[in-house]
Amino acid sequence: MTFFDGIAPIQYEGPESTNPLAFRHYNPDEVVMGKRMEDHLRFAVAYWHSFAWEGGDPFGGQTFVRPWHPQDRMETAKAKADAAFDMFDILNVPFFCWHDADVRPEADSFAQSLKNFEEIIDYFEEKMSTRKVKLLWGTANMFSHRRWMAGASTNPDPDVFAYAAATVKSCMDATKRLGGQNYVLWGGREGYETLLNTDLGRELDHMGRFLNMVVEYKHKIGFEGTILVEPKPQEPSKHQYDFDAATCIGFLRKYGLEGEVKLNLEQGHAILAGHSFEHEVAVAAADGMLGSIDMNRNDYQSGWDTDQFPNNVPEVALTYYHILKSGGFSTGGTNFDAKLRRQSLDADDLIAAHVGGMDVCARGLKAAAAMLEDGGLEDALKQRYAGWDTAGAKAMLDSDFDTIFTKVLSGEIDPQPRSGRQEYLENYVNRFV
Ligand code: XLS
Ligand code: NI
Ligand code: NI
Repeated sequence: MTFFDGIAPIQYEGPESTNPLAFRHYNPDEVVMGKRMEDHLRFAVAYWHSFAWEGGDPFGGQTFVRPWHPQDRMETAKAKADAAFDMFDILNVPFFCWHDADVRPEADSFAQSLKNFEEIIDYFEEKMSTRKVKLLWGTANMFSHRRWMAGASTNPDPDVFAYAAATVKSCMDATKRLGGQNYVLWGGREGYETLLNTDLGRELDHMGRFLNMVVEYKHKIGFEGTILVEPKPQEPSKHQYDFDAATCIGFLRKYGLEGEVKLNLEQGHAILAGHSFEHEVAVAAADGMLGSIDMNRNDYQSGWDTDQFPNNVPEVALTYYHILKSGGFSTGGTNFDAKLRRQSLDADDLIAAHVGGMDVCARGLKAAAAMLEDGGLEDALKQRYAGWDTAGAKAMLDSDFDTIFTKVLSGEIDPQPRSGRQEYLENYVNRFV
């Protein structure tokens, strides 16, 4: 008897199907803009939300009862891996992602925790050898254990910086061993609660040096994946250093990492930063730093990182529009950094959540591709900026304030406002979503 007993592999049955455990839109082999849907979307399951999280919230603890509980021993870590790989098979997902802490029990010493971790990585390796599922990315959990309460690389205590370095080294080694396509660093507690006890400039320098060490180590071991940082404005820290895409890009440039590190953007984090997801994606793409996405949905009222499964097709469509427009994913993908609601207790709830999320993304992708192929939005942009294609406008950029001033003063230049046609464009998008 296994956790997902009785749940057959999910099949594509088309939009008319009423089977709640079938794909109605996600059809891995269907070709969209010259590429299989599976290769566009590159779905990943997040080990932490689906298998490590036990249903707690700030007011109450565990609601889920799983055969791999309690998670503090090796046999249950393996039982958890068995269930996880069963689910990868059922969903036919090409990728998964983990933190070290999701997959192995923490022990009393670093050395023993590492031994546990390596044993699980062996176990994964064996399971992966007979399956198609690959590792999209690995990462280190440097925010849950009390040692990280004041940050990892930004900790006032250099011993914690050292522990973080050793932890990331071990996670990069494991990621490389499993053929991971990226390595992610989300800031966790890299931020602060109060400036009264925080030397902000020094902490940023330490974080910059740490990330440079990550890149140096990547080259040393010949890891071919992409290093990604994941912006988030707050939670768990009151102020996080990697607030949003723009802040991270500034940080990467300051520490000379712009050619080495890209961004992993998350819908919920965009919302917390007061942005839309497509804004974050477009900002990263504009700088050539779009790496991967964490797909989820934040509650718009709660102001908290609720990590729900996506279910808003128009929102998702606009995000994929910008992804496709920038050329699509290379090493990146769509990781469901999303969790069930804590009342969703059953094995099939976990499957339904992913099936729904995958279908929403597939609809979004198809709508995005249709809009790109139709070209309506691109034409509108072209028209709106057409003035900049004229010789006069180009020459202006090579001139100076005095030259421009003379033309404006003489009346040769006299701006005539034109409609931005936002409602027309919104109506246009609604034809596709
Ligand atoms: C938390 C983050 C986390 C990262 C991986 O909010 O989204 O899940 O994706 O550490
Ligand atoms: Ni998140
Ligand atoms: Ni995330």
